[in-house]
Amino acid sequence: FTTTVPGTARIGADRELKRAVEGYWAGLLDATELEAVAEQLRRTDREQLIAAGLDSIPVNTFSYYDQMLDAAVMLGALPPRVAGIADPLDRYFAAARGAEGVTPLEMTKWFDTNYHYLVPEIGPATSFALDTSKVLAELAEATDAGAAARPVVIGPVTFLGLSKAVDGGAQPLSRIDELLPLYEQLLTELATTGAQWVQLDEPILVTDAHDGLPELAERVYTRIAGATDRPKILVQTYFGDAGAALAALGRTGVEGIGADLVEGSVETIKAAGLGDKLVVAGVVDGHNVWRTDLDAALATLTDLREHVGELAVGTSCSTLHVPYTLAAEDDLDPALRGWLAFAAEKFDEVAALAGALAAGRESQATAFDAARDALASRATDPRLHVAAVRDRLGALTAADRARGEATARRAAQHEALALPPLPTTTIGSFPQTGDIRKARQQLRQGQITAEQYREQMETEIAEVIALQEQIGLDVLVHGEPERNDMVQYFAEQLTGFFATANGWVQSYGSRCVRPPILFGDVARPTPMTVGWITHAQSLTGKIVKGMLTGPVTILAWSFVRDDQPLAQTADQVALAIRDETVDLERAGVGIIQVDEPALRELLPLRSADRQAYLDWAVGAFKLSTSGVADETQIHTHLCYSEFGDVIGAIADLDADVTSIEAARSHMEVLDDLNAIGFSNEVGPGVYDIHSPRIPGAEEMTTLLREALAAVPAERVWVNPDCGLKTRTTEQVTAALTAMVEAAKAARAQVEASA
Ligand code: THG
Ligand code: ZN
Repeated sequence: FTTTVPGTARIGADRELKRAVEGYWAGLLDATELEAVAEQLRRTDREQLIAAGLDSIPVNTFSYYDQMLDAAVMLGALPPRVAGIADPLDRYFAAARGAEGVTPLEMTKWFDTNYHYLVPEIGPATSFALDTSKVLAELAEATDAGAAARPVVIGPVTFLGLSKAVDGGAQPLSRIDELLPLYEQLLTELATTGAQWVQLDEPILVTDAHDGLPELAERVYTRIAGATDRPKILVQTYFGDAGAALAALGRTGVEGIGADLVEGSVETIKAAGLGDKLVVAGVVDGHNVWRTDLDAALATLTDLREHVGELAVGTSCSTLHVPYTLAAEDDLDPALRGWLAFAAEKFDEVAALAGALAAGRESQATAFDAARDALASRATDPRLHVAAVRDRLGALTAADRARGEATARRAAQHEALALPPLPTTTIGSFPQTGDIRKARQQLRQGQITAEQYREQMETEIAEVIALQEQIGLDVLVHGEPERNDMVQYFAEQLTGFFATANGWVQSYGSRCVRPPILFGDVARPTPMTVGWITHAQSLTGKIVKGMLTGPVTILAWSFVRDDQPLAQTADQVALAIRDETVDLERAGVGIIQVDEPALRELLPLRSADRQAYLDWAVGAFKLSTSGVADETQIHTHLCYSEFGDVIGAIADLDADVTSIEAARSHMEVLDDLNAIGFSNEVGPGVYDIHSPRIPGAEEMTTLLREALAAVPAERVWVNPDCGLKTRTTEQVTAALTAMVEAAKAARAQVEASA
């Protein structure tokens, strides 16, 4: 074949699958109705790829929840605790999101994307067994419809490499030989059902998450390729340069290798000895929204053609990570529209490149000329190079990223804030009620005025302030009712960003986000949060903290410009946030929190690249928080676990107070922080907000005692693990009341022993 993509999105251009799945969970749809929606989505997807001119169509990329969970089902690796659930679909959803008495699988980041997968658990009780029903059904469905279908499954190295050992079991990869007969059997069944090709996804090969991955891949694929009665095998890598693994795969009997040419290098492929392989060259970016430089991509392909057996054109990864189509964006600035390509437009780019490769650029002149004009327009647009922003960046010195000495700051803050020991607070958001969402929708549709909207949000704020006073919290928040999303809210007010109307991307399961597009130089024309915070402060005698999102998280949860180093973009965003902190301070706000929950997310997949990232990420955070006086207390908040890789950077942020997810891991992170000499204040989460379960005061007292064993009381804050926006007011009231009770008991003990 000559044109394909490694996979596509499945939530639906209008989020049809989200609604159907959530309807099924709520009992509004039965399994047959749900399956009908799924079948329609698969048909639309297939027909779109065929219409675009792609000649190999990925199937089994559909999923009701997650592709790693699908692979766990296929390999018989669901956890034993769901085995008692008789219905396969309900068992599947129980593994994904829990059920009565069943905790769900853990969820974690899919490489460096904003997608989250379910982590399969491999333990002594796991006994692998093949279940090909889903992949064979989706293959047959597409083949019957006349499509040149190519089934896609996660490969064994990636499956086990991303799984976690449980119940004292061995490292999952040590069990890879048990999986190989299952994959051989799978290939035979696929061949029998008519597959000409199969795609085995091995993105883990672009990482160094385990030692010896290239050697392991060579051994595994030599064995699998030795199977008789099988389709041709395409081993698909993505999210980076597969390095030595490409040459290793080249020595095996697989027929095809897919490589990321956006993040990876063409030289790696040329040097890999792939003269007898089909190489699927991922020259169209599947992970970002920019239009491809078709001339440059064609040059790369033409060069590469001389070094490989056959060449096919594709996207660098599945288009799961970008929105469906620009056609759904009515209000897009025309210039910007020309610079972009969402999934549908990327399919056309793939086809145009393959057409040009076969019959010359002239045969695709319309597409190539349009791409060239768009790129020229982008390169010269004044919004991409704003002198005032550039001058300000150019004038920065080390002093702009440094505050006063930490102990001096602490003394000044303790005097200014006069808080009790073990102060209690929350992370920032309070429940986003139906009323709040409705008001936002009414504002968008012009049914209420901006003034009416503001009044309603102020009422919400007043209620949240009253609730916190009643509960007895020490440092209050305004609750963030005005924010749809902690990144989108800021993006809508900064120059250089564009917010899409319908650019939904799956984040996990049925949940989606609409990442803003950071296309130009960033600046903050007017204050973004000062009005809300000062209003909240006017309602109470307690301290209300200001709430901002940090530069790294704003970058991580946006589509970012690809025409300059990320570090430079991060500094622009940092200056905008810094302006806000300075205005908040001027308005009398004594505590300002700058959240960086995504600090870990942008960490490069190869360890050699990590320090450089951490340096600029920390530098950007410090730039955003160093414009205020010593008396002003800077908080930050981190979550989404796995702090080990970034623990040193957490200390380097030099926030006065760091609130951090800790309840589920029993305060382990405090030992990690101690080990690196962290000496600022810390608020380890004393309860997990991700579950609807309401913990009692005793449970939190136990966690607090563990925290106080690790960190002296004068440096400890008491707070939940994360923001409260996904919980109900009843849950929040009960849990925070218990938290304040636990804090008071601990405080009495601390004061008695002082
Ligand atoms: N914002 C953004 N990205 C994120 C998070 C976020 N990435 C990581 C993490 N948080 C992902 N978590 C979620 C949690 C909830 C939802 C999405 C991602 C969610 N989305 C609504 C839905 O799908 O129904 C849509 C929200 C909306 O209407 O805007 O609930 O917090 N950027
Ligand atoms: Zn959080």
